[in-house]
Amino acid sequence: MQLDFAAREVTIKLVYYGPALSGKTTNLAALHGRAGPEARGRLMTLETQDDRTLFFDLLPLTFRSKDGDASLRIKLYTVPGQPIHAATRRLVLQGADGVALIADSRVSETQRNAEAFLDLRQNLRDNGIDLARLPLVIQFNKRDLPDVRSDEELVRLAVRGKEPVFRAIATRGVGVVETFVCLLWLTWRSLDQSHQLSRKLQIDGEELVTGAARQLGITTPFRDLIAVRMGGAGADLASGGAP
Ligand SMILES: Nc1nc2c(ncn2[C@@H]2O[C@H](COP(=O)(O)OP(=O)(O)OP(=O)(O)O)[C@@H](O)[C@H]2O)c(=O)[nH]1
Ligand SMILES: [Mg+2]
Repeated sequence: MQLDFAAREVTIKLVYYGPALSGKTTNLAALHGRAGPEARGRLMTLETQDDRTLFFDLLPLTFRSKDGDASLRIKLYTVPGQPIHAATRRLVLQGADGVALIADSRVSETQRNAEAFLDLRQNLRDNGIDLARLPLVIQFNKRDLPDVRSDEELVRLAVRGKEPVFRAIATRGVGVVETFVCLLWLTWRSLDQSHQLSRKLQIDGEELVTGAARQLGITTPFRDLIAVRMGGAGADLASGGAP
């Protein structure tokens, strides 16, 4: 995170992690497609001929506060999922404020999802970050394909963990904004707790995240939006701490 008091500007780094071909780049492309012209920067991708991410993708997003005076800048990265890019993944993770793990819903990919999760944990550790303290959201993508893990199974998985779990079909933009907005909210809340961002910058975090969702074409209140998640993070995520 970078903080510029004079400009009332905070910059955070979010990373989309996960196994090869799970749909990380597709998530970024969908967000880029939905973001209004004043919010989105240029989507930078570097891929091989067969669309595999070679280094990383970067989508810069800027959301302004209601008074137009304060801004939240987001650097949204994807890592390359292929096993040979382990060192790049570690590099891209440096300084991450929050992570979305994009998993492939197909039963056949279960092992690769688990490996990606362990890889994430290890790379965070190497960067001096404790996974347990990092805002993390899980997305099960490719719900449109045959032979995917059932909703019931995902619910069981979600209630066991503390991370919010979302279902998605990134190619159709389904579940993409929900995943992103939830990660943004968790990350904001975590940074606010450790750095008192709202107080120092006089920004209302809820308002900022609501504004971000609006600039991604969502008019439902963001708490309703992220209420579609399966388990994880308890009721406080939806109610802002009030029971
Ligand atoms: N059917 C289906 N295909 C998807 C979905 N999301 C992504 N894909 C396809 O899966 C392939 C891989 O998607 P990418 O977004 O490039 O995957 P990635 O995670 O960035 O892959 P790496 O960069 O190699 O790590 C592409 O052909 C996408 O069109 C989805 O929800 N459903
Ligand atoms: Mg990619």
